[in-house]
Amino acid sequence: MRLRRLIFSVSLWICSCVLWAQVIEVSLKHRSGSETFRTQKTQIIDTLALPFWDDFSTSQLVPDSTKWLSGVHVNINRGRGLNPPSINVATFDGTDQHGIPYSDLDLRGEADSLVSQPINLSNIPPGLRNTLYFSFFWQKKGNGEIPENVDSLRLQFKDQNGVWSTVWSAVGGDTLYIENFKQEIIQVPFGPFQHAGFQFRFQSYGKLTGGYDNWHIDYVLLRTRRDENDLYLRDRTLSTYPTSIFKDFTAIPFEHYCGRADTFRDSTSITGFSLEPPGFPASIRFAAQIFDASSGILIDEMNNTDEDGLLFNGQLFTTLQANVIDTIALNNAKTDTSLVILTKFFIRTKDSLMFDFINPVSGDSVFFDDLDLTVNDTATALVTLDRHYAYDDGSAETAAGVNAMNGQLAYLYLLPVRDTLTDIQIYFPNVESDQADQSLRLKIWSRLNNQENVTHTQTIFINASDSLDKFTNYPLSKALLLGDSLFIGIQQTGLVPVFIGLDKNHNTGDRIYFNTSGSWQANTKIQGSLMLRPVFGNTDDILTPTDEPVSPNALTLFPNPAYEPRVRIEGPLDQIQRIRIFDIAGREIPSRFEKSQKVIEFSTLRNGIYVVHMYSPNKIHVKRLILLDK
Ligand SMILES: [Ca+2]
Ligand SMILES: [Ca+2]
Ligand SMILES: [Ca+2]
Repeated sequence: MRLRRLIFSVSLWICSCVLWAQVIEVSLKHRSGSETFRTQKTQIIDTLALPFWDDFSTSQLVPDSTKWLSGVHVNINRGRGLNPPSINVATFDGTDQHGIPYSDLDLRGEADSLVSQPINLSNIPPGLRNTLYFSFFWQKKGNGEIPENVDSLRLQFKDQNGVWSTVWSAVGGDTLYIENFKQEIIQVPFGPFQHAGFQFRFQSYGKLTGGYDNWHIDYVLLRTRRDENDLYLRDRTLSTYPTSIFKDFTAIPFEHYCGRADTFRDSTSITGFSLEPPGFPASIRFAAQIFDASSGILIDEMNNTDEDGLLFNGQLFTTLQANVIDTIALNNAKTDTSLVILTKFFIRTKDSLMFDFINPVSGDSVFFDDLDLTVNDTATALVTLDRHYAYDDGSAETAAGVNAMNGQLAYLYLLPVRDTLTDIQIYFPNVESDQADQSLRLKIWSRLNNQENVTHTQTIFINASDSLDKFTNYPLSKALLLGDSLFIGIQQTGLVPVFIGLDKNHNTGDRIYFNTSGSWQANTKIQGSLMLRPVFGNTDDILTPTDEPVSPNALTLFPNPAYEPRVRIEGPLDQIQRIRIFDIAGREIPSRFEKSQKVIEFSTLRNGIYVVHMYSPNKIHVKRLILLDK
């Protein structure tokens, strides 16, 4: 059956490339990996009591099993919804909790579901029985694939006889609520549904062969003392995650960043939302901070005032823009060769535990300990200083490829320094056509023009993707010394497109180029960042004109980082005839090599990155040396 589908798909691509050979975007097949089970909370559940509330802001990958039945199939994620009422949404598609499509046949039918734990509705006081309402926010498509008019999302309530009744549904086929969430509120009437084992479930119907026909659910609330107009809550939230503190990058090679914090730094921002009624303003304070993620040490506090100032208005989104990060603080945070920085925003609101007004006259209230409306007031993101560049946020929402014979895809990175490219990392997701074991050409260009002037090419194979968002590292058969600009990419062999993960949350589509007919064109169609990353500067780089293997007896410099321009070489020095030192701009620095003492001295007082070339008869051993202030 897979063969038949592939042939069908290929013929589709043949047709389409005649019409419009270009870069194309497809849905993912694989949504959540086996690791979902490790992160799933396990708890023995009694019947839940009212109120029921979940905005998914504290869940990862799978729903909280204290509230939802385990084995439910939706995926909790941070990137697939657009403008949710709070961070994270539950996404419905055509794959189960293992990421396996429900069917290999091209069928439509019952796809993902999200089923609540039983909730005890048998003891609602008579005076409140008509005030029990269920509300939620929903969206179709978002950063995913749009449902067709035969697809639907249904909300069902379970009655006392165990029968599920559909109480609400939405169908695909139009563009309503594909970018914004819509809130619904539905009465849970006394009688069939107010029993001790009440449950509700969302069920999607759509294509069963992959990550198609996306619906997103957020902010589910079931409680009494409501009516059909009770759409608001005293809750202020964060709706997105912080943008990168390094402009377009979520990762920069440590040594490209050193001394260039000004080149890369940017102010970070986040979007907040208020669930208060329209026009209802609330003054909030917020803090934006960055931390060394491994030590937890605060690097810089961009914002943290005690003064109220910024207004959140009910039912509106507000951007919180942090002050620019302090360069000195960033520089002081440098360790030796890598650093992971955590960006954290939190809003200081008057949010509290959820509560019920028991007596509107006296103002008496009862607070619910388990329902803390401040859980959605904090959001964090990581950026990495190590050996690679990344534009993507590490999670693919869709995938991109080229629909033409031998089509090529290239991705631009601008380099602030000359450096040695050693590896390429690519995330090949599972898509409807099985990509595993397919061969393709990995290509590197320093310039894209219409002559074939490839800097490097090698054949690679796609590994079967066994978990979500997992990159494969492809070492280059030869390290390449490159300057100013770099295009990395792929060329498929034949007609079948090769798809690379596409992060839809951060758009660097203007750096994607494609070649379907012998000439390069800039992408204008697809928005997102390819999950295609260059890796630089292995500590054992060897620049040779041939493909000689890296020497097992590698030479090292000690100490490195150094605090004075004098270091020792450790390792087999016999073959070393000469040593030269360059600064990062490529200028040679006067130096002296005392071979008998294994010591290099050089004349500079400037701290930064230096490149040490050690010449043996048929090789140049290249080492990076970091010089820091004492
Ligand atoms: Ca949420
Ligand atoms: Ca809140
Ligand atoms: Ca993403």
